[in-house]
Amino acid sequence: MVAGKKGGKGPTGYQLRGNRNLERLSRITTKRQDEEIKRSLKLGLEAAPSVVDRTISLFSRGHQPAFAGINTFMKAPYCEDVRKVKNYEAAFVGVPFDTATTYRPGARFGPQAVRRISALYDGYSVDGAVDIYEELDLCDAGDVFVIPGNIEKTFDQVTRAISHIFTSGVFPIICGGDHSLGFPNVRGIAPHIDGNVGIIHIDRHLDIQEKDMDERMHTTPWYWTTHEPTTSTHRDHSHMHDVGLPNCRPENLVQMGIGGWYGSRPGAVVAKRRGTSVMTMTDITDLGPAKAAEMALELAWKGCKAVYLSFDIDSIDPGFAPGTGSPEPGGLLPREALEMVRLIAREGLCGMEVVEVAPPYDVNDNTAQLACRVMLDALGSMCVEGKIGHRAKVMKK
Ligand SMILES: [Mn+2]
Repeated sequence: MVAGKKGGKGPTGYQLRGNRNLERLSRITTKRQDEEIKRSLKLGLEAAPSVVDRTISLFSRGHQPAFAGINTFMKAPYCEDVRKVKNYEAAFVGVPFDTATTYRPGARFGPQAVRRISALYDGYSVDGAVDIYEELDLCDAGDVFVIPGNIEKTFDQVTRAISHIFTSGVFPIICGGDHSLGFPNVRGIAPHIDGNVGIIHIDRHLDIQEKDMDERMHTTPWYWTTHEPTTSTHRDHSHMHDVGLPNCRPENLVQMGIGGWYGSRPGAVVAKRRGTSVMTMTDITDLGPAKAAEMALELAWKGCKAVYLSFDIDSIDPGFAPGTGSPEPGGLLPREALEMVRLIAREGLCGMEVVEVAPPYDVNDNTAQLACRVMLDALGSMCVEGKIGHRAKVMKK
C-alpha cells in the first residue's frame, strides 16, 4: 500500500486518491526548482536585507510572483533560436491567425492570452499526481509568422513550422488562432508518421465542409485533412484530384460535442458521405464523459499509429468560455471537457491544438485559462503514463 502515513483512509475503506497522489509527488525530485532559485539569485540579485526568505531575489526572474515578469507559456524557456527546439521534449507554439473566422474575429490574440494566464500555474498538480516542471522539458517556441489576410500562405508557413518542431522529435502544443489551422497543423505531422493517424476533434461544430464563402475557412479543416479518393461516387466539387492527407482516414476522425444551430448544414453532407464518427453533445451526456472518451479512443486508434487532438474551446459552454468566435450554448462543462482530455491523452498523442480562444470577448481570462488547462491536463496525463517527458529520471526510489 502506497498510502500516506496517516491521512486518506476512511471508514468505508476508500483510499483517497489525493493522499495517494501526495505520496507519489513527494518522491519527485526538486531539481528544477532548486536550479530556478539559483538562477534567480544569480540573474536577479539578492533581496533586500529585511526579506527573511533568502530564496527570494531582488528582480523577479522565475515563476514567482505569478503576476510579475515576462510571460512565456508556463514561464518556460523561450526557444528563440528555433533550431535548438530539439533540446526540449515539448514546445508551446502560438499561431496568431484569425483571418479564417466567419463570425467574429479575435483569436489572433489567443496565444498571448494563454501565455499570460498560464503564469498562474507552476506545473504541479495534486489531482493529476504530476509535476510537469520537473518531469517535462518544455519550451515556448514563440509564434509562427502568419500572414494576416492570406489564408493559403499562412497554411504553408504553419505546416512548415509544425513540421520543423515535430521532426525535431518535439511534441507540439499548438495554440490558435482559428480552427482553419487544424489542416496545416496536421499536414505538418501526418506525413512524418509511418501509418494512419486518427484525429479526435472536440468541438460544437463539424468543420468539415469544402469551402465557406468561396475559401478554406475555420469551418473546413477536416475536409482538407481527411482523405477522400477520387474514386468516390460524388462529383459535386470542382477539383478532380484526391482530397486530404492519404493517412488520415475519415473513419478515424471522431467529432465530439457536436450540436447547436450554427453552420452544420454543408459539413453534415461531407461527414455523412465520408463516414466520420459524429458524437453529439447528447451522445456525451448519455454516455458520460468517461465512456465517451473510451469510445473516441477506440474509433480514433483503430488501425492507426498515432492520434492527434484538436480541441476547439467553443466545445465548452460559453457560460464558462465566452471568449470565442462562434459561441454555442449547451456545450461541455469544464470538468467534463478536462476529464475527456485527460483520458484521451493517456494513450499518447502525436500533437495537439487548442483553437478559437478570442480574448476580446473573454471575461476575467476564463476562456484563456480553460485553454491553458486543456494543454496542462493533456501534458500531465501523458507524463503520468510515460508517453512524454522523463518521469523515470526524476522519481526517487
Ligand atoms: Mn467550433
